[in-house]
Amino acid sequence: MSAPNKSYDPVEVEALKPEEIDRARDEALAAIAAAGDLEALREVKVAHAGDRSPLALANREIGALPPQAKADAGKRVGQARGAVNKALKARQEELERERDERVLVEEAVDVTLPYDRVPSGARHPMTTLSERIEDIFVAMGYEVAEGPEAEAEWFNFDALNLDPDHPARSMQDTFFVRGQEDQGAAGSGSGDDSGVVLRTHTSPVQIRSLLARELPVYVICPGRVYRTDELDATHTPVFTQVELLAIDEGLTMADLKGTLDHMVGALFGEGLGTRLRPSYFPFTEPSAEMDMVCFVCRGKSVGDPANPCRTCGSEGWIELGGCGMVNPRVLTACGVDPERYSGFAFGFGIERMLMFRHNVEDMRDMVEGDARFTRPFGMEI
Ligand code: FA5
Repeated sequence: MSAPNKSYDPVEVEALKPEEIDRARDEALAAIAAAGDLEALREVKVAHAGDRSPLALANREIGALPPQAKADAGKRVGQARGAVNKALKARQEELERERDERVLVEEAVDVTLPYDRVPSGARHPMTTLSERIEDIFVAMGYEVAEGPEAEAEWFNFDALNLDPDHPARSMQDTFFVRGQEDQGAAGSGSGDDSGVVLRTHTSPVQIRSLLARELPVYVICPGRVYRTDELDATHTPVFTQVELLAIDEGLTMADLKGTLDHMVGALFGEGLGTRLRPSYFPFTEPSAEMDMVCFVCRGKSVGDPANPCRTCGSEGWIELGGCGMVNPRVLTACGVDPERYSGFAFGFGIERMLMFRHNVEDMRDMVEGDARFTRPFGMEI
């Protein structure tokens, strides 16, 4: 602001000269009239009516005038600013009206047009559930590992301590892609002479992870697996498993149990326990079947025929899959010292989990690709 100006000389206060005020007002009015849309008008408003506009700056100079000149200059600046604000308001209303009319035309919906008869798709609940499971373990520091679906027999069986005469290797369960006699191609590390199968479980990713990664290893391996099962309400020849492997110094069965409890809590709600039942898998020792407390009846349906539970069949427990401490023979096959390292693994089928988690009664619904099945799970695309 200029210093007080005792003998008022308009030359000294350039911005307050009548012709300067008229010029600032006329420029503002011209810019307002020329603003073609609301965005342009916003810019005009800042330039001609904002805090740093010529008229606002002139207004600040009034204080520096001698008293006899203040009223005159104040009136002139006030009238100019009033005219600019009035023009801004009028143009704003005009442009808003134009915009509303344009939107009405551009966004008009012709309700007589035929609707899209092809239903929109939705993310498959199997995808959503798999990602949810991955997220739980990634949050705990696990990495996601993958392996091929056409897998060397050595990875799928031998390295996992499944002898050549193990029943799971028979034609009954396994899709053989190429026998040992046609060797020479795909996928084995130790098994250049190995046949190739469609992997029957995700456990071969355990072997691949142990061979490829530095210790300690904490991986989660989701993926598609194949078995020569007939498609029925509870089986499909192509299904999805999630495998978990943790190898470190000093891991025990208690770590396995704690990890399972955490997963069940994260997926089904806190306070649901798990239990381990002795079982046998060649690649874990000791091995167990893992069950969780039924998340619907929480075990209360057991021995209460008046309140049966469809989810657990009134057993109080739901079977999740297999688990155990990784067999030292598997560690040795992967070059890991079993004297120093130990660890646990578990694996389960996601289709079966989706069935009991969401009351899906028939597994065939999951594989038929009908959007009427997937849509109620949400996430339309
Ligand atoms: C295995 O495949 C072991 N690899 C799991 C494991 C991993 C044990 C690590 C120990 C350590 P199993 O054959 O039981 O285990 O299959 C695991 C799960 O796959 C079953 O619990 C079941 O949920 C699912 N499953 C098996 N066959 C089918 C099928 N035909 N259709 C859908 N799900 C199936």
